[in-house]
Amino acid sequence: MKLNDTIAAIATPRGAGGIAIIRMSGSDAVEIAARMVKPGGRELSDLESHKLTLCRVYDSKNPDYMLDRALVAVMYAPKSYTGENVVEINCHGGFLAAEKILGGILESGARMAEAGEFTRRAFINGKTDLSGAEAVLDLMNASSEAGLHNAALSLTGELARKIAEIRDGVLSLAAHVSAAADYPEEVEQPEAEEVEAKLSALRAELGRLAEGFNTGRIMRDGVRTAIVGKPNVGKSSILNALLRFERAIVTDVPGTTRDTIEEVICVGGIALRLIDTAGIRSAADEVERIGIERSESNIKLADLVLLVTDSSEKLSEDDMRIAAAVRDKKVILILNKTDKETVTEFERTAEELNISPAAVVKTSAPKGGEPEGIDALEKVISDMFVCGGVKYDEVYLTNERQRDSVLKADTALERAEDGLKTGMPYDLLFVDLEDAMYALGEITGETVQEEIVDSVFERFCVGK
Ligand SMILES: Nc1nc2c(ncn2[C@@H]2O[C@H](COP(=O)(O)OP(=O)(O)OP(=O)(O)O)[C@@H](O)[C@H]2O)c(=O)[nH]1
Ligand SMILES: [Mg+2]
Repeated sequence: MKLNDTIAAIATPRGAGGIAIIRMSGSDAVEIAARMVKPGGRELSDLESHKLTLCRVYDSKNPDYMLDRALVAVMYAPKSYTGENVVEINCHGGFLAAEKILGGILESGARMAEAGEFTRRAFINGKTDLSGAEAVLDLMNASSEAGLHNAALSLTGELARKIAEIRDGVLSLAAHVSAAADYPEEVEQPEAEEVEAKLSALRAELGRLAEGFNTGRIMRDGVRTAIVGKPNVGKSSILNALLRFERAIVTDVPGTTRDTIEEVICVGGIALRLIDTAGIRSAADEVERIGIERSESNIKLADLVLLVTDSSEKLSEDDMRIAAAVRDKKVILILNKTDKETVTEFERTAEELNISPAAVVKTSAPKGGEPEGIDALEKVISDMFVCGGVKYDEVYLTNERQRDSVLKADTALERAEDGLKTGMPYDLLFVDLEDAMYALGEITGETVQEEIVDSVFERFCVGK
């Protein structure tokens, strides 16, 4: 990828819309755009930086043929998104105007931007760190308020600041031990307890960050919530009640749901990715069996399982088998059909199923009737994932790449701790501290390898 030419792309989604934005970046952006874009009585290069001006946009080959009237901004380096000269043309929405203008710009000497290239240039030119660039992607894909908020915090460099703070701590320790090793006569030798205390404080910070990863991931991706149980217990009815519309087919025929159904709802600022699954039972036809296999793999992938039982029936072998399959998961046991005469003892159901659910909730969701217990179910879920975890003033790691680097840094500090205990000399301790700094630098992109940078930006869309 060349990184010093001028690139262009449409930054808005294709299709009908109020406006479309064509974005250009590079040293020749203004000159290239000037061939087509004319502010009344002036040249594009005469425009003040960072101000919108109404311009006429002409065909690149036929200067008398007007394509659109557009609001155009020139943003000169280094104060722009990419840190280069940027031109943004806000033309009318829809497919044709933006495509024609982009086509002309490409014919006039710009190159079509690759996926994520604008943000990659911003990273290279020091306008954002790597975690900030990843936050751009998280922000665009955010499906809940909490995810949006966390991405916005990272975007402003909050995560980078946190990492820099820890890295500075490691650096000052490294400087001290390295000076002590190099100049044993001149430099006062650090006390082992003092080094140990510093290492343990740094490890505690890293531990907190790593622990927050799960919360961060849930903020970003939502909670994968599988609704499971044997056929006919009311799984689809509960899905519909949570969604507040009749999404899934509900009948009194066991085995109604064949394929999994996924829908998203927001509970307490967090997205719940609800997955209604086929009822699991041993006797089933070919199609149902495939559905059941999908149910089973959804249990494995779930962050949360809503295990539904029918409280108007005795627990069966199928109930027991499903309970065994969800035993290691975070489970909410739902005793459904409480509007009917109940035969199971509420307090004892979990025990009989031999599971320890995080909560037990009674619901009823009869066809045509008013559902009950659904609000309570939502409250239990939001307490579990929101009140119990998410703090809105804290920034969370959201992806495996960042988490792995934090763990790598922690392992290096652990090695240093162990070394200290066995009386390892300070110059060897320095090597471990250096490893920790390198791992932390990977998060912000200071010490990162090219392939990792590539893998971050290839997930972007063109125009970002
Ligand atoms: N009385 C009563 N009937 C319910 C309740 N919940 C579900 N039903 C009824 O039970 C039957 C089965 O409901 P579904 O929601 O289709 O059950 P399911 O667990 O999705 O079943 P499968 O898709 O076959 O696995 C339907 O006739 C529902 O109307 C409830 O709380 N009370
Ligand atoms: Mg169903």
